[in-house]
Amino acid sequence: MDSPLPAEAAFDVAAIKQSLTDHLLYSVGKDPLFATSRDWYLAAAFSLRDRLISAWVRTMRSYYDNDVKRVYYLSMEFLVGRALTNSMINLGLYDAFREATESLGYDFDELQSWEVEPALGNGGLGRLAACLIDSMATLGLPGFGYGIRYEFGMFTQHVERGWQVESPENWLRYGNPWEFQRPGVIYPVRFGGRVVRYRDGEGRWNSQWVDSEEVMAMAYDVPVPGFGGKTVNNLRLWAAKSTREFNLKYFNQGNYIESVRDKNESENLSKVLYPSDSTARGKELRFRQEYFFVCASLQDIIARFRKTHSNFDLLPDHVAIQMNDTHPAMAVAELMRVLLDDHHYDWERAWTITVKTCGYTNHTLLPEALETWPVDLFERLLPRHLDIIYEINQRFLNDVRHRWPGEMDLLRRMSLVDEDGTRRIRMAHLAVVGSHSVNGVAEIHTDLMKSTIFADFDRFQPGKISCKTNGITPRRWLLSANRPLAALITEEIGDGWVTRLEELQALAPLAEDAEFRERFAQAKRTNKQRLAQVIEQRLGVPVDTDSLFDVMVKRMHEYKRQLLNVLHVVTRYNRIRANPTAFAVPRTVIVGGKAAPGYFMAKLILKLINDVADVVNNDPLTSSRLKVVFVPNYNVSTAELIIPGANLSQQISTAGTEASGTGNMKLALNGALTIGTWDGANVEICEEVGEENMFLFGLTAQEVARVHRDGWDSAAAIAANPELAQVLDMIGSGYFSPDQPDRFRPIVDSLTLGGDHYLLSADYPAYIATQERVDQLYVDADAWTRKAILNVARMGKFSSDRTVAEYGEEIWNVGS
Ligand code: 26W
Repeated sequence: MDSPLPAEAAFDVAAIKQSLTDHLLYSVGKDPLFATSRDWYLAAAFSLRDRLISAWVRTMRSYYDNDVKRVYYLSMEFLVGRALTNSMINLGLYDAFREATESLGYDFDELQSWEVEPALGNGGLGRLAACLIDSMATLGLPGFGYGIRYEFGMFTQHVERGWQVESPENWLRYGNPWEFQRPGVIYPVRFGGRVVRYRDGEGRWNSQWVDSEEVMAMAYDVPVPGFGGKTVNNLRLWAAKSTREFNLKYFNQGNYIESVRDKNESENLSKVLYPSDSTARGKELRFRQEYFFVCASLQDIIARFRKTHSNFDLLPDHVAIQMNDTHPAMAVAELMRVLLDDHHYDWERAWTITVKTCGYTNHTLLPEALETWPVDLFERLLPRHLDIIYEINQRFLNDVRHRWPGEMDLLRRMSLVDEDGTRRIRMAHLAVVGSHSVNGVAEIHTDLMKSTIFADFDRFQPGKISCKTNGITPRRWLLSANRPLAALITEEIGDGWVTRLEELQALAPLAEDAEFRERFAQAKRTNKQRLAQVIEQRLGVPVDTDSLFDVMVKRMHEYKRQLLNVLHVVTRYNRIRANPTAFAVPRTVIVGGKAAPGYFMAKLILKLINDVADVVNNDPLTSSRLKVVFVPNYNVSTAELIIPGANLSQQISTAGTEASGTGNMKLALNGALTIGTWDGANVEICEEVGEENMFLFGLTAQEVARVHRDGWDSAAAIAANPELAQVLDMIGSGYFSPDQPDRFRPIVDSLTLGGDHYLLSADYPAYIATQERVDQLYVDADAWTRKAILNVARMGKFSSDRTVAEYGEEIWNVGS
């Protein structure tokens, strides 16, 4: 290709100023006299975008010229957060833009706050996808994200009278300056119909999928700049469009209104993100969404491959497809279908290509979150894929039978089809069988995968399952979110840590330097003040910035045990009231997180937090020493505000339930100490920072498994602990809900009568004792800060750059 590359837009302040005023006029269409700060935000976004584009085009062209192997990260969710600040930082334009906007008389921080964050994800899984694509771009890896452009992402959470109320977030209302619509990149996606078998010219049997209905997938591209600005990768999101046939049909039939309604219905496909991160049982639209984005992405991937190659046997040398959980697992069957039906490969060759190309990452062991789809849904919507899955299963079970003859129960367990009750396809089994690599997201999680849900598969194909411990991008989670600490670190050890996070270890000796400790503590104070201001503004609750900021931010889930946190709060409240003149370390307990709209218990626990807050914050005996605040609408932007201000990070899931957690990494990297269980990445954080610098407590995963096997008498455990019994009695009898005394009965019942599945009553004593140790340490400010510094210094492992490098070497076979 010899067409010229675009000229670089200038990076100096004067040019940026010019660009801002030009874009305000020519792109936003506003007279500066009447421009609002949102208009200026848009002008800034366009000006920055100009400065991304040439690197973007260069990156894509160099991939093409060098015919590099590409990595495709398929994910139903990308929780990327705001782009403006991040792009400025990654392009090295932050200071220049600040100067340019401020010299035009605009408050830079206010301007940034106008960006609506694209909330195209639920929680950990979606945010991980965002961190990984940031790191791929930073490492210069040819990584492309593929996902869905939901018109409505994650709902906005309001709290009304203590209850969660959801409202849809129309994030595209004011336009999205970060996306490029590609009306020419559009693929048909088929549903329904039937399969016909026919003999081809050489007498071989073939299958074709016919009489299906169609919806179109149209591409939207979002640039993903790496740090340093050299590589700008691409995130391609699909939106559903009705087909042209639809439009013709309605013109011809004269039934205009009806048909336009049909058109709307087909476009509903990409309308909304399912706001649950644990179940999507039987939701047909969700099933359609999964196939929709898999099918479009594969067509795109194959079209790109075929520009330079014709032999599909080479596909695995040029393409790696990584499936983010089982949501894109249909990719296995779809790639098989394309190779078999469209390109007439025989089964063995098609299968070899498919398995070599695909990789699968598991993110959860919770049984209710393991996807299965009813066979009849497949029959109705994807009949050909069902055929293919049956054949995959038959061949796979034959291999198993051959290896271990006569083990009927083993076959039943490993089958891709769950035959108990209504028959269902086990998507995780499809993903495992159809991939050359299966990975967990932390060591303990990977071990549990091997010993529980995938034990049979691990025995059948040892070595296929590996661990790629999660990581977070230091650019967003330290450099951008915590400028005071980032500046201090850079002043001491230079800025190499931004791309080589291990360099933070050079901070360790400074833990013994009193002056450094004071400056470190000062950075924390600055962040706490900023957070306190926001809490006061948004909630009207004044908080003491000298108090210990105790933070638990994550999705509301029983297994994560926000309820255990509440039990501690109420215990603390009771202790202060019982002994009002005794000294108590002042605490501000900060909680944030969304509950799935249909998750009754999670919503009730959220309400309990707010009802407890009401009582505690207004009790003159306690309010100076204990505050509880629930920060509504926890999302990436509020995370960026809360995390830098935390002293204590709560990571208290029942051991064996949290696959990894990544909030734990963000908080520790920002100098919070962790109180946590032996779960997920907490275990590895402990290996790095040292047990003496954390507060780990409670049953281990092994102990939890044993307790579950032998049975747990929660009633006895509660009876044996008068403080816990008192707390539960207060919650259950209406102390915090005088307007409806039995409101929280279901919560108490789940612990007393319901068996206490997540073992709160088992971990309560250790948790409370550990919280006492937290208080003791906080009183010794110097000792606390020493440990906080060591936490930061030893977090190098948890950069998503390391995570991506491991995927690159061990799964994708691409190097940087
Ligand atoms: C079918 C509905 C559904 C949607 C999302 C089921 C399950 C999910 C995700 C797998 C849930 C999720 O976000 N898992 C989290 O993934 C993070 C990134 O690896 C981990 O850090 C968290 O521990 C894990 O809960």
